[in-house]
Amino acid sequence: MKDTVFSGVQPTRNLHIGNYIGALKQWTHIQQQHHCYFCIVDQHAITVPQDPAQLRSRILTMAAIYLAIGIDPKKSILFIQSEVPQHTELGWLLMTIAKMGELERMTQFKDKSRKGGAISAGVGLFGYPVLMAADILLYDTTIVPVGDDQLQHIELTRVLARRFNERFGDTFVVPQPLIQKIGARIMKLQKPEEKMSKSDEAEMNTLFLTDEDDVIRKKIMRAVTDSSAGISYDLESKPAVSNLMIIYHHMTGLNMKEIEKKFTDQGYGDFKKDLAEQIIEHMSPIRKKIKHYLADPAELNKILDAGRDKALAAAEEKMKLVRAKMGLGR
Ligand code: ATP
Ligand code: LTN
Repeated sequence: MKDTVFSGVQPTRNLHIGNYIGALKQWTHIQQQHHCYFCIVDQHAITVPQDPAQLRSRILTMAAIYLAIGIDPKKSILFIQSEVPQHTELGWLLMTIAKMGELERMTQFKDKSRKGGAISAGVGLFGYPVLMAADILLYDTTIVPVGDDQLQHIELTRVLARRFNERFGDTFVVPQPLIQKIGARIMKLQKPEEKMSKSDEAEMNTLFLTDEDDVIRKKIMRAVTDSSAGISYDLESKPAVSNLMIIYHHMTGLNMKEIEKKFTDQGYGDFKKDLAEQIIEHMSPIRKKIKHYLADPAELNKILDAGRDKALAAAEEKMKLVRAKMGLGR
């Protein structure tokens, strides 16, 4: 049976190799067999301050990235969240059944509000996971492919779906997360104990999809390694090199044993040199395609228009049912 898949990325800053490996790379495989929605979640992006002109330009760049990594608009529905207002409508309705305590426990909220100071954290940042639940539940999604930092949000989505169904009768499908076995959490190049993140201030921690070849070489060659020598995979005792090996695995398809074998008796320098070249080989065609799509905004707009229309139709059908179940309107 075909699954319905929904996933999204916020158009905040550039995408990095963690987003690519943890989330987007899976999408291109899934779309071959399933019914997929890939969304640019711009309303999630505004839960932290955004420059409006920059946000608009990042939305289009994100659409170009989705296409460049291989999302096929003939197979998948690619659209912008704010162009389907049913997302915020359902977000509000779910807000009335979500509990303060549930949202207070979300680690992403705790991290992000800590960074900006708890007092300045917006209510939107607090309610963010409820909007995410709405994104997912609107389309009867069965599978949500994401990196492991999103697991807690998907668990909340499942709780809200069940609670709604119990209170108002069967309405929502309870979705499952889909997490990669290797690569669900790519770590910072300079601090392998922390998750690679778009909002990191330190450039050398993060490998962006748009980084040019020489920048890739520089960042990889300067990536920290572990105190013990040798290329072997052990997340506990060798977190730095294991993180680089995970990236190597995703660039080449070689498994950990094969990578260890290839680099027996070689040092970190040799391994990193080769890793940089593998990343360049994998990423430079994607970079070229991003530029290609951005050079033709008419084509990009056509794809986004078609995606919006399909998403709108599905979302409105679901909302008619939801409004009726809750007794809203006439
Ligand atoms: P921010 O720093 O702005 O929170 P982010 O880097 O965490 O951004 P998101 O837009 O929140 O990126 O995430 C997009 C997708 O990428 C999500 O599915 C998320 O789980 C995944 N993801 C984010 N960071 C990583 C990472 N370091 N490793 C693997 N997957 C990741
Ligand atoms: N919170 C997610 C982005 C996101 C999402 C979604 C992912 C918003 N809505 C629905 C999957 C399904 C993040 O990556 N920060």
